[in-house]
Amino acid sequence: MIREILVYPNKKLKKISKEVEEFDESLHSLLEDMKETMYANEGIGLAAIQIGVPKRVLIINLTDEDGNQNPDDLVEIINPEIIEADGKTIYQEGCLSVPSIYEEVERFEKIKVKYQDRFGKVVEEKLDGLMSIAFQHESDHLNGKLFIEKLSYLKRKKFEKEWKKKLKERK
Ligand code: Y12
Ligand code: CO
Repeated sequence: MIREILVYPNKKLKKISKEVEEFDESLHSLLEDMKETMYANEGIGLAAIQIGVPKRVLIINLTDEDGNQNPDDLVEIINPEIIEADGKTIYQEGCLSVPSIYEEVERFEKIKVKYQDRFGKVVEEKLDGLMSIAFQHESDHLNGKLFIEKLSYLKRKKFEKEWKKKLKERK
């Protein structure tokens, strides 16, 4: 089922999501809804809280070099942790909860992560490039943080002004 995506400044987006303890049918059904919702909105990453579910669940499906998104490449990530981080990188990020805003954000370049799959199996791997950025962006959602909170004071002010204008135009 396609669910509604919460949009900034919805307060639920600030919630700290809870660890998943049961890897059951209801988790699998949540993952299916998240996939449908992400594809329907042309996203490459989505955290459960973006559809109002405060669980530590996220999905990432990057596009290939030709810009095609292959569902076989989708990664389901439960209870993510960053256990090592190295270097810095800057990328122009976007978010389905802050549509049509793209801003440069600094992240760790390389990370070592630990998470669980839909069956509770523990996975440990090293990530770099866009996958590393997406993992950090989506993990932040689980701690109630949006990428716009990483902007400098002045850039954040500019964003708030732009956003107010956009909200007015939409009404
Ligand atoms: C690098 C940086 C950030 C991420 C997080 C995942 N971000 C997204 O999936 C963003 C999707 C997005 C899609 C949009 O297109 C449509 O909604 C049709 C979009 O454009 C508008 O809203 C107009 C904005 C963001 C992963 C990797
Ligand atoms: Co986001």
